[in-house]
Amino acid sequence: MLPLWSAPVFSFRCCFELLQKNKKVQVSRMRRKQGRNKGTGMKFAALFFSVLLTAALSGCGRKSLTGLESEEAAEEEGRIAVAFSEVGAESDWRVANSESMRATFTEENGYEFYFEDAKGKQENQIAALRNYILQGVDYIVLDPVVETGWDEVLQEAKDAEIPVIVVDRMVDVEDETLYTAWVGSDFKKEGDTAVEWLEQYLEEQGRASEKISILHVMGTLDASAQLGRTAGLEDGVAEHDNWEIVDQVLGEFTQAKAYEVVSEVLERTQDIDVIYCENDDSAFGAIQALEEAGITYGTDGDVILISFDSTEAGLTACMEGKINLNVECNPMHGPRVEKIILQLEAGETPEKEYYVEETCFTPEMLTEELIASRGY
Ligand code: GYE
Repeated sequence: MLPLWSAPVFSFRCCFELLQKNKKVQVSRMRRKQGRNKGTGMKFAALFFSVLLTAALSGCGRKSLTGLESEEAAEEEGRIAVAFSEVGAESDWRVANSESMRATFTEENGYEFYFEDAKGKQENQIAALRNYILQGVDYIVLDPVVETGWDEVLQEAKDAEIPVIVVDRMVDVEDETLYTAWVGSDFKKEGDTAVEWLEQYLEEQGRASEKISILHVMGTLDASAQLGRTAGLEDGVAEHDNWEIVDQVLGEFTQAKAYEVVSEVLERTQDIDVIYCENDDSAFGAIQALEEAGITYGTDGDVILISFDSTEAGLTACMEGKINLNVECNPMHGPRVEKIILQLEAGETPEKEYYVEETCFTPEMLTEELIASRGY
């Protein structure tokens, strides 16, 4: 029997060996990818190493190998393994985003799709990525909850030669080669759009030189969508002497949190002309708080409401005049990510950054048909 002190040494060795073996699996996978359908020899090699890997994992006390086994099956059938780390399920936008990915990366379309909901926590995303690296998937797709803190795990993916496609929010890394491509929205531009609209709207209302008090409901701090939309507003306020941000509160992109923080503000002050909500769900939270406080809002009310995302519910509220402006942010990223993967599969180099074209909506532009045609 091994002495007790040897346990950590043993498990370290075991994991080290596992990593070495896993590397071999990946190498054999890659060779096979380069020469798909080039005979069965490589398949046997991959299978052989996968058996070794399975044994090593059992030795390390791993509970489930379902992912690995199904991935082997996928490989046998020539499917591409795509592993997605999603931020969470905090908003309607997010749900539509996850759905778009699921609907794209189906078995019928030739994919083996792995999905992890990080529940808004970066550490969960890092753990998911490490797991995907161990599994030796073909592509990792990351929607990062925040921008910073990714260098180490992305380096690990790069060392394992697994391309990482970043989607929606961005990563802020020292070395840009740590990810292959990014696709998403121009969040600063979205903020600028809102500011331009507000400027014009106040002008039309004859309020261009009036003092304007703005309550700013921010999304998740350090998320690209928060950083860009906040920068747009702050730049706009800096350019208008008569605009003032009376409070900046954290709505976390959720209705519940926004309701809580806006309610607190309204207890302190009701001298608010504009509420700038960084997504539709937080606009709904603000609406709930305003209604409870008996304050009118929207096209016929006292408070101008600005929102982002343009989800079905958000646009419906806009069409009804509850939200004055809704800036579009398109969550249907599945086909865009697939395009990048297909380019890589074809040996092409995708664009490093791809910005989605977007617009904005005011009540008079909207009809039920238009909203229904958008699909989210
Ligand atoms: O605006 C919000 C979601 O990153 C663009 O995240 C996304 C944002 C979106 O929770 O609703």
